[in-house]
Amino acid sequence: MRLLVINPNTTATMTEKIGAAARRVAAPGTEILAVNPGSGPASIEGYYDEAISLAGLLEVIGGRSDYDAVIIACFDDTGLDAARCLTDKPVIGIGEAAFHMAAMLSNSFSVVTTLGRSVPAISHNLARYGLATRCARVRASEIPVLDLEDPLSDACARIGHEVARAILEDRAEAIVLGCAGMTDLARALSQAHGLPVLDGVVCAVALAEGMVRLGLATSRLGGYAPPRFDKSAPVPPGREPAP
Ligand code: 5HY
Repeated sequence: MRLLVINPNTTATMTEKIGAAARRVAAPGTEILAVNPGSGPASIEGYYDEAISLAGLLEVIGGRSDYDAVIIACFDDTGLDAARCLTDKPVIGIGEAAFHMAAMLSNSFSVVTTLGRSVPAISHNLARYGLATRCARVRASEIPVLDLEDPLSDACARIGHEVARAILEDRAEAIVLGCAGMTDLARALSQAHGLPVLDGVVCAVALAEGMVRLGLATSRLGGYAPPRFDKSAPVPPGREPAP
């Protein structure tokens, strides 16, 4: 099977890091295609960045069909619903994947994300997914996304500090890392703090493989029905105008 893993920002080093993490856990025979759009924000921090990254993300998904499932590797599950309209292949957001797994491994978990401006979108997603009551708190480490690409930054130590506070103050039984750029920190943080620390990238790979193996596809009824292109608009390549 082939999994299309899309980093919706345009930072190639982060795309490579995400691809490497996905390949580390992918089953034999699973091919990981890690890509990012050619245009858009270098990092996604909050509503505005999320909005301006959408066109590039949907273009990547709509412009090809050589995949068995799609993983959106941005923690606020950028464009997840719109993407599910463009393909019947399973589309998984790393936020949603990590939340559901954390809820199966703990009574209560906390999220540690980047900047404060990223917190509301994550909280809204938790509510939308019906998991707000299982999340004690969404914490901001106040580390900009691109600092996670700097090996000299003290990001890991500062995130570790926030994890320790979540255990103490939130009584968190598990931690969800709130950025794809933190994918390489999960194992060390889990060992250092003695609790499950979930990285959405690898959680999404495991879920995507399971769905493909079960032959599952996104429903084409209702909200995820294929888009009805207005008759005057050019129909994208490989797409038939909806009836
Ligand atoms: C992410 N931004 O996973 C989110 C994290 C955030 O560029 N990749 C990004 O801060 O919302």
